[in-house]
Amino acid sequence: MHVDMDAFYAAIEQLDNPRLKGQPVIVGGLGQRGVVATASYEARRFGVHSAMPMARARVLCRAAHFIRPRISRYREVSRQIFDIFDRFSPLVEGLSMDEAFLDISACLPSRQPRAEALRETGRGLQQAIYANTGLTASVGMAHNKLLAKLGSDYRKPRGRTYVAFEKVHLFLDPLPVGRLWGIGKQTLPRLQQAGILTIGQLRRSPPSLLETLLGQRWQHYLRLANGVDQRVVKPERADKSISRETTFSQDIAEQEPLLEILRLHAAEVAQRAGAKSLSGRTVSIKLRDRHFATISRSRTLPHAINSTDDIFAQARQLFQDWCDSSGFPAVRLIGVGISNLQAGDDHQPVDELL
Ligand code: DCP
Ligand code: MG
Repeated sequence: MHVDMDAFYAAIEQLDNPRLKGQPVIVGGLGQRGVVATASYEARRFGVHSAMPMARARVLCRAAHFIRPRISRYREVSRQIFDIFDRFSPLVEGLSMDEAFLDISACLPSRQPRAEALRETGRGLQQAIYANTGLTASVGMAHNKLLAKLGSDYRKPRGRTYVAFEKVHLFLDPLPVGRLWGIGKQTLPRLQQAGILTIGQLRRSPPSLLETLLGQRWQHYLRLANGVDQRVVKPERADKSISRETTFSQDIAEQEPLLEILRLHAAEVAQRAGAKSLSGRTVSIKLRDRHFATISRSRTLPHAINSTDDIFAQARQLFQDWCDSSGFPAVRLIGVGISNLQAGDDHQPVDELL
């Protein structure tokens, strides 16, 4: 099962301030160079979406309520929903503050047919989240991660989609080919030019064409297009690092919004680490420039850390060092992570963000 909260930050703002219910709400940096973190579904109707410059969002949806992120509040809610996930399965892999994979194969009531048991478990999880937090989530259920993740997105918000074995092609074939993991800004235009717009068209393309368009990894994409994905749900503790990154639809050539995103990502990494009582001695940042060159910078500390401020302070320093040495080319992707993980919090006070 893949669970993803609906319009997470914006939904929390609407929850905490009932006057905002049913209204367009846009959460993000409010400064000159601010970026949209998320928008309520009411605001999305105007074309507003995550990672869009706030200035553009203001033009598209003038009547919206614009709100600065309250990360510590979102972390509190995130802890609540992860506590609920833990009640449904011991195998929970958190992907971000509002999103996780749950391996529920061993947790289904055996007296029911499998499909029925899955649907009931999905509904039960949505109800538990709503009852405990007042927020809605979408869930996808299937026999692998790829299908579950696409499933949770299929009927957002408040969606619940179960992709049965025999429905895999029916489900995948009409979806845009860009929905497959790994098909990004580089490969998508090539596929589109060749007339491959949907997953079904990719699946039915001759291998020679796929090899030309996708290179060595063509068989990997063909497997995905057939709904084949062997990856298992990995509970966080087994992981070697906790990280979060964002790829932008346009290059960002200014440091301020990038630092803002770095801070949001540091907060999320801190939240996920804190929720699992993990801290890390190594902080890394990842950057990609417009030529798709990926750069990593990291530093290892004498003590493990897991607070937002500590992670952000290290990430900012790494970022500024990189800016100084590289002359700061425009950035396509930015991420932050901690590794060298160990059990235990660092007992630093957690400050309100932004
Ligand atoms: N977020 C962010 N910057 C981004 C993307 C997301 O700060 N570029 C934050 C705000 C979101 C939260 O992470 O509320 C969860 O991200 P999702 O992609 O799950 O988006 P939402 O939950 O807001 O909307 P939905 O999942 O309903 O599409
Ligand atoms: Mg979400």
